[in-house]
Amino acid sequence: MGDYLTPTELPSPKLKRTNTGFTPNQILAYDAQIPETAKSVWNKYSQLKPLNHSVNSTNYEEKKMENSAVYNKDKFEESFVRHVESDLARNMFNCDDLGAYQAASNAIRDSVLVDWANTQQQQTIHDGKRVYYLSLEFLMGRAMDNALINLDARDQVAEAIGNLGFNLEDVLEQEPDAALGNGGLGRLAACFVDSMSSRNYSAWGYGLNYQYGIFKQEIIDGYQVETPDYWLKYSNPWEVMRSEIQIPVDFYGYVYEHYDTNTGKPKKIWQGGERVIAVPADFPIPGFNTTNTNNLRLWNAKPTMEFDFSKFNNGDYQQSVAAQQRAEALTSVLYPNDNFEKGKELRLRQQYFWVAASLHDIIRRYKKNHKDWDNLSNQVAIQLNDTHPTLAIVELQRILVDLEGLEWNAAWKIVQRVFAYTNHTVMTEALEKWPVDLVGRLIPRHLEIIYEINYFFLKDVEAKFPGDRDLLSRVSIIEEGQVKSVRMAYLAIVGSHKVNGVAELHSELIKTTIFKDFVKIFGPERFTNVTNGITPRRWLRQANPKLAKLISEKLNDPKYEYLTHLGNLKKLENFVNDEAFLKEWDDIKFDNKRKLAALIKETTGVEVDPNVLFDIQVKRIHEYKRQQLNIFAVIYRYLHIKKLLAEGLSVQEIAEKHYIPKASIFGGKAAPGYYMAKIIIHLINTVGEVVNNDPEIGNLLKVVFIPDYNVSKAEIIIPGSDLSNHISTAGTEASGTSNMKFALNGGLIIGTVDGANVEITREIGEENIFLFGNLAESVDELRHKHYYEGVKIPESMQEVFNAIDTGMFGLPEEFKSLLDSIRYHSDYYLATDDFDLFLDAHKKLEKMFGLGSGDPTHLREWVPKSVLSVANMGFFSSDRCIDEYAENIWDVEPLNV
Ligand code: F58
Repeated sequence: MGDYLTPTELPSPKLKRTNTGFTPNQILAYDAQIPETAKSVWNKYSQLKPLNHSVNSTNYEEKKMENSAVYNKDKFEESFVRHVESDLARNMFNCDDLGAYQAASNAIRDSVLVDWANTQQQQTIHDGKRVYYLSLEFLMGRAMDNALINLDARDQVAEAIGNLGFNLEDVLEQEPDAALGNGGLGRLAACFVDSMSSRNYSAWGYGLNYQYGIFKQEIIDGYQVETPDYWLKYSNPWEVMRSEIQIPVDFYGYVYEHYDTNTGKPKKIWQGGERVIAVPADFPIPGFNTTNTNNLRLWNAKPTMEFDFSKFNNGDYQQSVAAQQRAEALTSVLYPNDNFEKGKELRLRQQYFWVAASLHDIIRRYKKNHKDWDNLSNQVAIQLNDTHPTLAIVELQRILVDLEGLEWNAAWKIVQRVFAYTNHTVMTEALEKWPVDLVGRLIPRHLEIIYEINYFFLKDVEAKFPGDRDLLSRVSIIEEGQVKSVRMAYLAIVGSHKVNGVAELHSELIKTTIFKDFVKIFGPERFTNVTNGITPRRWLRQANPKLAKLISEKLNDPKYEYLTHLGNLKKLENFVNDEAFLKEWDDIKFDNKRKLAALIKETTGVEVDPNVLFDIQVKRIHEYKRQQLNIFAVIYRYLHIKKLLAEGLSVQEIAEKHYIPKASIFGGKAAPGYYMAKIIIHLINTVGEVVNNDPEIGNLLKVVFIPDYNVSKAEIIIPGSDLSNHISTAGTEASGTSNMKFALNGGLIIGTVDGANVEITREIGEENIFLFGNLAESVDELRHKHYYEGVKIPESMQEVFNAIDTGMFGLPEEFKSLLDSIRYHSDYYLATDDFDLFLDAHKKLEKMFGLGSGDPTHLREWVPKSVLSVANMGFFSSDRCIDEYAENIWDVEPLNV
């Protein structure tokens, strides 16, 4: 424990208790002031750790174990019934599964909140450096099961819930997904908060509490239809609304100069025109195997209570109310684009609102105990999850210069030391740019500051590279195009001390392409790599309990410590020749495939046989991720199976000699405005319609599209895969994280040499992954060739196109623009170059799969690869990532509370 002030150093005046958090001094001062009698009553009932060091901490642990509902079956039952009766105003006769979920969550939450309060108090007393992870997306999924696992309380709670007449699995199903993210970037943030708690860092996440998460996807007549995800239909037991904290955030207005008599210098004053209040909802994030419980703070926008009386007096009551309602719209919806930026004003308003509220909160916390601004970066590290929070850089500079009166240069040095920026894409259409006009109208003072940052930056560049005018215009934060815009990534680089990519290949690519000039200017030291990871708690223990248990037995690790020491998986290699073990391993996979088959039946009506190869591609639908390549290969397979059938071969013969039985399983959402992605979804569905209803084909081929892919469905789909596709055009997928999830669950990968596939291959060995396709270094040349020499469609692909063009899968016009983008519009994503290589890779891997479970080839060739993959996935734990960020970027150490 850290050192803190002794009572003699405490401030003496009588303090009034407030609700906005304490400094270490204040906590101890209050403690000294509370009368002994009152203190003893509090201490008798409080579950929080006593402040006084002399109190025996083992007593505290014992008391906690005794009192905590999650560790004591009787207490849990008592707490559950109390929550049903007192919170829900229901009882034994009318408590359904939903009520049981709410009561159980509240009972579990009671325990989590104790750890949470203790953690926050200990972190405050320690007064060390905190990490703040700013992400516009947190794709959390469900909280209850995760809490049970992290608290190591699942079995006890399952039993208690059983005693009350419910089934834990059914109760867990009641929880809606917290789907406050689009895809990889949002889920990464969720894995990171889990790891920051589990690795005992003092860290907060900051984001927005959208009322509508990512839309729900329905498939109607083969087309994607979006419906709103109003996930807060019932109250959310996992959020603690902090209505007492109200932070004003201003927009619009104007800037004027004022002569400051104190300093004798002019000072800029921003007079905002519209005010919105930020109110936080807090989500406790329990760590695994530790009491460390960090906070995820998501802001809600609320109207101010200051009514505009001028309007009121003018009889414009309706308009005043409308203006107030406008405030709440701010945090209402998550923008549903993945790897694409659309410059909407509301989006920029969301960004500034979130950034301003978060910085206000961070600075308030800092100022409670510190005066010296130079020390800020010793107390605060802020990580920018992509460029969405880049305005935080400008806001901090504004706070330091305009509000705290620091000199520009001194302030700027502090800012740079505080911030670091993670880039998640090299694709230009996803790089944020905001029109200068819009920024100037919305946050006029910030635009001035951006110009000033740019001025000093370009001055330095000019000094370093005199006369290089091209360089100046290339790196300018302001783009002088048709629409003058702010280049957010450049602002983020200039205002940060570190910039990182998310896999080695990606981190190299950003240095040689989009940020090349900045490497020249700031030197390579500013750029680094932190390869992504995933939390094994959710993606192994929670999603695949049987496999997790088998591993714990084999590693002789009954407490599942390998989940925080994922390198221990390596010991599984010792069993790779143990036939009984391989059989057990494969049986678990089969069981998971049965579960997945049930999900498929329930959501699509299609029956798939769990004996066939489950070949899966689930992720956002995007041309660069190339679901089109996959579905073309499926069509090719179908055409060839049909040919063989026409030649008189039986299904059995085809299965044994040509095409093993398989189910091609797809899932993923298309951004509502992404036309091409929607065509791809439609094609997959029409192909499924034809293939699945073909009476001749039997088990040889099934094609399904699972609607509404989300975290909870991923938890069923991923453990049930034999093979998964990560087949982006080389150089386009920054990392990918589902590749890691599949491999950790014993599924093999077919993939291009892209993103984290490269490092997965290095870790698990190239004989255990099926790589194919052109390399990133050839991409430019191939594109150039397509452009100048035309696209050469391979024969195999031509067969597929002919089938589509003749209407085999519905009206050809519906798919025309997809095919044309390849044959006439230069095939930007290189489908033609990789198609035959993809088919070949399939041929090779299918030989090893054999005829699935029970087949000797399968057990001999496929299953050992599955075991070896898992055994070597230790590197991809998000715990490792967080340790790397902590050491190389944030300069923080774990704090054992
Ligand atoms: C993803 N980016 C990358 N962006 O595509 C993926 O390779 C990587 O593994 C993952 O980040 C985590 O690093 C991504 O998901 C978005 O969804 C943004 C959402 C907001 C608009 C811009 C794209």
